[in-house]
Amino acid sequence: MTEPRISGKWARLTASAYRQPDPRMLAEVEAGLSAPQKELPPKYFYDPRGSELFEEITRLPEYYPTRTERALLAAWMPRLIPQLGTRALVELGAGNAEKSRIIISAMQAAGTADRYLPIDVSASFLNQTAARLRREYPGLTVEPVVADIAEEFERPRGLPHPALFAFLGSTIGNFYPPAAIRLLSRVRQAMEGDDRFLLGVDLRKDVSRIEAAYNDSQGVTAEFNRNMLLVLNHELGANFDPAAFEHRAFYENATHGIEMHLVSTVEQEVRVPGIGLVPFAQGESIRTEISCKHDRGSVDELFLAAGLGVESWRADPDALFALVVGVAA
Ligand code: SAH
Ligand code: AVI
Repeated sequence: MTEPRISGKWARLTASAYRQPDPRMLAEVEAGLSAPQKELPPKYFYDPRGSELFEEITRLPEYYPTRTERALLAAWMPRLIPQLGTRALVELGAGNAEKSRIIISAMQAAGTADRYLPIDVSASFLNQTAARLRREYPGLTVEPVVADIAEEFERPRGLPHPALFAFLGSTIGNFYPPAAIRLLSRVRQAMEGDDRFLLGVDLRKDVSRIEAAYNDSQGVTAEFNRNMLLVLNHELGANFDPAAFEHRAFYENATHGIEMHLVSTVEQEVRVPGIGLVPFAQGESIRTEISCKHDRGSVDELFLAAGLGVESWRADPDALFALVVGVAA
């Protein structure tokens, strides 16, 4: 059978008719869409388009975390990395590795830039990132790993000592606390000797500042949010109409975090092959992401539960964002 030639957005909506859905994705989506509060895992934002949209978000005037973390890294890494003697960087949820370059350049300046292992679910984006880094740092061995960091994490074989395990961008905030603790515990298990853990966390602050970062005036975050429906259409052959869902993001005081939702603007049924018809009342939402904000106490608690201790903590002068160095407790 010849496949019809369809291009642009429609190709993304219909191409799924020709591929087998991933059984794990199907099971997660089925469980999430049959819960009383519908919910989908935020990892499904990140197809190639979702990864590009996140890159755009990082450049928005309202989205302060990326530029604040970058400034913290630029001020601290050139001193910290030679002190630690870091030979390998293992990065969870690396994305475009834009800020990772600050760490790698500090390793290079110290003459210890041996290996970089970026881990991410967004396969093609990760491979592009790796190819770019190989060109930029010819002496560095770059070994991208496509994996779900919530599911598995082991010390990569033959990793030189000391290694730095980094989890930047406050992506830890996208995991519910029990899942965040499981993830940090696995990192702790993978650490040996003088290894360190570097975590970036978005801090608790004025709610209006946080809400503005997730409700940008250009609508990029809204498009990023709706992109998850296109991922479901593409991967599972679902027939979500993204235009029938509204972006909503608000701060939840009880959990100290943003919740992002897609709200159905009409009563509708969506067909998801392998699951069936999913009903939506008008105004009913799918929670697509939480983004928990932290303070010193909440990071101490997470670390303690994961067998880690805070060795050092640096926040910017406005206390927007913090970098935390962890050691095995
Ligand atoms: N670290 C980068 C990117 C943050 S965006 C920065 O600070 O700018 C979050 C990244 O984590 C994306 O690249 C996304 O693809 C990846 N990601 C999200 N959930 C993941 C999961 N469960 N497993 C692996 N990677 C994940
Ligand atoms: C990747 N993660 C830390 C981002 C965040 O801020 O929680 C994802 C994001 N969602 C909306 N804007 C950005």
